[in-house]
Amino acid sequence: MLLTVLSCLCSCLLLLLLSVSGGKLPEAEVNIEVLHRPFLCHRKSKYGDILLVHHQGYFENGTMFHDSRTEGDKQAVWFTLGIREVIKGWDKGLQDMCSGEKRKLTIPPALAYGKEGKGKIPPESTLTFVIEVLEIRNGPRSHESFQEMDLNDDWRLSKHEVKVYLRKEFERHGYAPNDTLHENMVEDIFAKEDENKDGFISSREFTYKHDEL
Ligand SMILES: *[C@@H]1O[C@H](CO)[C@@H](O)[C@H](O)[C@H]1NC(C)=O
Ligand SMILES: *[C@@H]1O[C@H](CO)[C@@H](O)[C@H](O)[C@H]1NC(C)=O
Ligand SMILES: [Ca+2]
Ligand SMILES: [Ca+2]
Repeated sequence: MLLTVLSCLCSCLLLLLLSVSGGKLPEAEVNIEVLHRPFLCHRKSKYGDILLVHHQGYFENGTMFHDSRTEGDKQAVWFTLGIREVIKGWDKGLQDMCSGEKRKLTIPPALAYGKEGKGKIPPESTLTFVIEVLEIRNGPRSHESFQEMDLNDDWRLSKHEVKVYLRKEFERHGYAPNDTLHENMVEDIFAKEDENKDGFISSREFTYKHDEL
């Protein structure tokens, strides 16, 4: 969870930089084909959820460039939906999915690796992914997470409450708590998240949706 919070903070920062530098282009679209949808669907993926997925990636000519089941550590990967932890095409194309659902996404370069490309992805590549969602969990930005952090139930997070939360998360992941480090992290978090600078993170500031999706 802590790592997710941190990577979210990084993504938020990146998002700021992007929105400063980028002009508005015509919206590129992801083509979504549902390959399998389970009969039972208790909840659907939404912004801020954490998803566990297996995926295969293909170039336009059909050559596979990645398969999470056979490459690397062969593990399915967790990521937070909607915060640019992954390419935009995933953030857009993996909403409203059930656990067990499989989709084929065809993603134009603007929503993938763009003009530059990345690693073995050449510039201006349209990519196709076959993605299976294995599990969906509440993300760090969920209502449930907020309530867990808001110790005195006043619908806002104080620096103390955020610090207590960081300490707990550290302990849960087997790290020794470190007051200096936590205080620095709290300052960082408030600098980015306490938009109206009143010294508290309100539930609105906490669950704020980045509206470019
Ligand atoms: C398919 O496209 C990729 C990326 O452009 C390239 O690296 C690969 O060699 C191509 N494969 C074939 C069979 O043309
Ligand atoms: C605690 O964190 C601070 C700041 O990151 C670091 O300089 C210090 O070495 C850490 N102390 C311990 C005991 O790990
Ligand atoms: Ca509170
Ligand atoms: Ca505030």
